[in-house]
Amino acid sequence: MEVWQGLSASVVGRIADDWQATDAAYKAGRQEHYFSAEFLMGRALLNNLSNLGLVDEARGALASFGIDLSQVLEREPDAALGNGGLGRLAACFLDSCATLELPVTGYGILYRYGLFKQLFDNGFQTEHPDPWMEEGYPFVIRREEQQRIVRYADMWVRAIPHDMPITGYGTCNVGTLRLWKAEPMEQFDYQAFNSQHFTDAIVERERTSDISRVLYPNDTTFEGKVLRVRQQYFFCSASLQEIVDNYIEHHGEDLTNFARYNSIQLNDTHPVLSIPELMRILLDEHGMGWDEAWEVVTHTFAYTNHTVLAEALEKWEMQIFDRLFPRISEIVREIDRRFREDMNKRGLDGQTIEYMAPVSGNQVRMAWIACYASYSINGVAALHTEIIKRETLREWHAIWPERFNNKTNGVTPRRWLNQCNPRLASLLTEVTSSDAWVKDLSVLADYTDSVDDSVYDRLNEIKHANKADFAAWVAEREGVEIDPDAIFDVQIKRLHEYKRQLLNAFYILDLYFRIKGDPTLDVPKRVFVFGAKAAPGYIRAKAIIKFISEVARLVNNDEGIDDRIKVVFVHNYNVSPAEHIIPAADVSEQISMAGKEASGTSNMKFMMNGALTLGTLDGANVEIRDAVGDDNAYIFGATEEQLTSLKQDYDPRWHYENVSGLKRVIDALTDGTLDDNGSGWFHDLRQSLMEPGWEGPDVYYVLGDFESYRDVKDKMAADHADAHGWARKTWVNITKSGRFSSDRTIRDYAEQVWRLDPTPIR
Ligand code: NBG
Repeated sequence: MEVWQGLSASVVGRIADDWQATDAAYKAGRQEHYFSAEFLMGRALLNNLSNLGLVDEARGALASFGIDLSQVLEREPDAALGNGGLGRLAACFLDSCATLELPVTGYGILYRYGLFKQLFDNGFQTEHPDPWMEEGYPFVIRREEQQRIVRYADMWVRAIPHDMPITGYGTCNVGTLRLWKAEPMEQFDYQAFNSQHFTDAIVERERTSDISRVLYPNDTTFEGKVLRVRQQYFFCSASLQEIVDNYIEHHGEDLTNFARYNSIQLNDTHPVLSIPELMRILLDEHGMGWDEAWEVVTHTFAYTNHTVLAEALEKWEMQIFDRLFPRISEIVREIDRRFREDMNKRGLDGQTIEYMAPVSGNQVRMAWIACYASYSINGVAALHTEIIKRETLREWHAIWPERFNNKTNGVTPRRWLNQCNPRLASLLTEVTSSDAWVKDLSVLADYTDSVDDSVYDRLNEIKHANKADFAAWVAEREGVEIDPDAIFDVQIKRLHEYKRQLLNAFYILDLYFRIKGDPTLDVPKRVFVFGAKAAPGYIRAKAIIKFISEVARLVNNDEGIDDRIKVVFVHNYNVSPAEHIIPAADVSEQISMAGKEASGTSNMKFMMNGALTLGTLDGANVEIRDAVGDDNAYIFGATEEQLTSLKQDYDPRWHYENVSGLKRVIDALTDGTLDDNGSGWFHDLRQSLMEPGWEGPDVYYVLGDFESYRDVKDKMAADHADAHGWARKTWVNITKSGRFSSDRTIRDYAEQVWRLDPTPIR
């Protein structure tokens, strides 16, 4: 730990001058500000060493003390300030912005506790706090002197910026992620301390610190309302104050041209309070009139939608706003009044206006405010953007079609290939005679068809070596032995019904029963890997975790199976476990019900590392399939279009009774084959699939897609036996992954939404 600390501190020291120079240059020109409640950064040291070209130097220096660099790197805690894809996307974006030398700054919250740490207790998930920086964290620098004050009706708090340097690959530019921490106005109230009010003083301090204490562990849905709203306002207000102050410092008191120099990307609805807050600042602190201020605001914000799940479109009770910030309430009501007036003039009917209004009854609708005030609205994959235009945000699209655009997600090839898969990285450098691919992944496409068999052999050797490394990691971390010669089939992502981990588990159980039924069955050896956290209050997701654990227990301990199937549930899935898992994967499970996964991003990481996609035509899977062709991806299941009619008279019971093996698997939930330890959870799972609920039975079409999934997955396993054919497919995937680099995504945002030019330093 001390070695990690020392090395990390020296890296930060090395970049200090460039960091300062970058900051000064960015502040003088047009800038983009990326507002996000989540940044899932993961580890920083290797990323920085690698960006700065210092890995060999660091390795050598430590070796001279008899210390192994990779062991030091494994000591670093993950900065898990995010839940899943949305937060990790923000982290990949910052990496690309720095590498492309774009003047972009990230703004968020310095949570004291990141996403909970997950352990298993008899197959049940338990949650534990993650005090990730308690032992000292050299990659954030406290900037006490740049603090702002955030004012709520019931308290004022200091927002202290803590900056993380964002290095880019092969550039001197160093961007910034600015994370705000809430602290009490007075360091300590000694008056109170010395009087009767000791506990009052403590309580007040704690109430303040609560604001940045913990990341809400909900992916797509939200709760804990008042504190959550307080958190959101906290980082929006502090960040906007700073951006406005910086504008005045460089461009003068007249804020009319604010949007010429600043644009703000809202990462989902969590930062939407920025819209009324910027109005407040312009109106109350800078004396602008409403129309003039609204003109500025509507040229400043751009909004990204990350999901079509209705529960994620945040709505807050007006009373929360009234209590926390009456002035913001007033402004939101005025936005609502003018919106209704505006829509009336456009001739919209009363019902549509009520549906679209920023305020309805006592609810404030954050997504609607975002759509009304933003100059750009985007989805995160082509299919997702079509769905939000057609359904989720249909009414807005009808009025402002020109605001809508697609920006298919991407992932950084630095972390997700160059750093996590050094063997494959060397091969790519060798084949292309250059490491230019690290900064421009699209160059690989020139090599799709121009390599000889020796490259395929090398690919197979590399995958095998990665699998052996991973097997050792799993043996130590999870206590399960797995065979690197088996097919490694992986599903890693948040646990959610729509992602259908249950479908995968049903396949495994069915395969188990098939082998039990015919022990001579010739099936290739398989390892099924899961990693997933369930939101602590999402009981059905927790039931699915317990179910997978019980399937693992059954299968792994059955000698009759002869180790032909192994199931591993990697606990506490996070960024750094992903870096161990992905390079070792053969099969990438992307099996959400079509239309539900906005994009997915692990699908892209797997592709880059030569795993083949087993997936539905959902999210970015569609574009992956288009990039590699039908022969190099395994697609199954109902399409989004087909589901509309299929779900009309869908009867899961028909599948239960008619699809071979399905009954046996569903019955295993409740016939004593698997034990939920009296929780009743497996019974509930069965009911959710078989009994009509308020949304109908089997909302996510698990039974409906089962047969098609099993067929394609069986075929895929059989195909793996042809080592050469398989390697050829993986090579196509790797070399066609250029359009899934976040560099491509960020270039598109910079050109089409942000209108931003690179600002190279020196
Ligand atoms: C998630 C989607 C993913 C998508 C990421 C990043 C939320 C609200 N949405 O499909 O579920 O890849 O965002 O865009 O977390």
